Amino acid sequence: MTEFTLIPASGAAVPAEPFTGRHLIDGLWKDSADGATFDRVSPSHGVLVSRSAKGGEAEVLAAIAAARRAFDAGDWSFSSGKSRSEILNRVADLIDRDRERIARIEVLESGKPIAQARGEIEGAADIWRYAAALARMAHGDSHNNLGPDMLGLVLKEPIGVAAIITPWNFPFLIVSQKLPFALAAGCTAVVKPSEMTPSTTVILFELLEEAGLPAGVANLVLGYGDPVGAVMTTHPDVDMVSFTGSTGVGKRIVAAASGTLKKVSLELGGKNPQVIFPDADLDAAADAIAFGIYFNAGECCNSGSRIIVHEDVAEALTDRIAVLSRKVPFGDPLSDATQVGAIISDEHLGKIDGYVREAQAAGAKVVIGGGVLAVPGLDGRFYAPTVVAGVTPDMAIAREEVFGPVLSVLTFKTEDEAIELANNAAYGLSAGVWSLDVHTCLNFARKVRAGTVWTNTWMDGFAELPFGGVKESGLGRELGRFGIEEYLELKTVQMRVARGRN
Ligand code: TXE
Repeated sequence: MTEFTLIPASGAAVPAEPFTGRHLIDGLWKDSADGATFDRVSPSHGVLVSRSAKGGEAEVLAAIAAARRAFDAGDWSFSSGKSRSEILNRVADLIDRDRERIARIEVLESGKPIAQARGEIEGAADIWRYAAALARMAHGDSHNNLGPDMLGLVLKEPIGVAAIITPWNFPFLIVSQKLPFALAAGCTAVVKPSEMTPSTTVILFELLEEAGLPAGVANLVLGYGDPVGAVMTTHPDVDMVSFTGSTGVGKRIVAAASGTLKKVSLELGGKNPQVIFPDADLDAAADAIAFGIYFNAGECCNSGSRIIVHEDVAEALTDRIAVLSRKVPFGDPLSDATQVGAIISDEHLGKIDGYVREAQAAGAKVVIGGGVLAVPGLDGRFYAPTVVAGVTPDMAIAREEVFGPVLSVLTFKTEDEAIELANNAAYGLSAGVWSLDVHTCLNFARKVRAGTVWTNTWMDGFAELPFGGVKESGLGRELGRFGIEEYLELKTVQMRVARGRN
């Protein structure tokens, strides 16, 4: 395994004391009533990074009650878009100010490279600014063509109390794809970050307070899916759930929320295909494919984990990707040079390796990588950049979300076959096509079932563009101007006016 570009322990200092996380309920920082806590040990450095209050029913019920009171009081929900916008912009400035502090804790809790964490925090600040702009533009519609004495108003009102539940892979970015839009709409919120990566969300809430967000408008409860997440998804005072995480938990949330018919918005997994036609720029494709699979160590819903390449160019493309896999700087996430960091947990490392072993046993060929990799000087969990060729559509590695730095290579002969293979998954988050022929690209873009299609590129992202999936990848959209619509409800007002004056 020495064939990789290893970045050994950089010696960068890790904090001597763990970060302390508390709940923020109705403007007060609190420990849990029973004093319970949970710890997070760094997956890359083996040190205790954070100790957080472990929420129980008492905390989540108090947080929901606070959000409900704040919403019903109307000070926030009826405030002007301008005033909400000012606070959100202030939050963005504070995120920029504290970027380095947030990024370092994000690295230690998640194992991702510092350069990527910095990019994530910078991107999050941009989204807070974008949502701030939307706060001033969320307005309804009027109809004066209903007759001489009738006026119709379509109001866009905040939906109410939003429950926001986030995962561990992009803790700061994902809460920033939800909370600023909820706040921009005039909603109040209860937020629960993943138990693996709670601390950067705690820092975000410190910044919300500093920016002047009124008490009770956004509440934070730390802890596990059970009971915190479960109560958030069943409680009658919660009007909407916005969740990012696994498809399994997403389905459970839909069932849990059905008892009170809450609106549910879900960003779930993906098994995202890229089809490479023989006329593609193979160098550009190889670059983007390597980036798309190794970014965030493949722990990314948008990971380009499945390539479907024309058999005439399969070997040439796979060779290029193997060369890049050897070159990608891999190791200490606290080093500026690193591009692939650690895997989130031992359990997850075992799951990733299991997919590779199973594919091998079924006849696939590991071209490069395919095993746990030690990084000199670090007590962490690392998996080698891995390319598996000869994958067939029936293998689990071709259909299920591996969520690791593992690329599956499938081949095709005809365009129809390529599209059929691309659509052959329960997921439909994103997809890509590589060809110099615009007709080929457009045909693919129209026939593939996915929420996002990249043509001759992979995984660009913009606050302006909506993001979300079809099929088992989710419900609803985040970002773009649609991002705020998720948190708005329409109310129709019909007014009989000017009676007898015409
Ligand atoms: O996700 P979970 P996990 C996929 C990826 C990964 C797998 C498991 O394949 O290997 O999911 O990751 C909270 N009611 N993705 O276990 O369990 C939980 O506390 C309410 C894809 O981390 O879905 C956490 O805050 N909430 C994904 C959040 O749900 C519950 C990103 C996500 O946890 C709950 C992450 C319940 N019953 C993982 N149970 C993506 N789309 O990018 C748990 N939670």
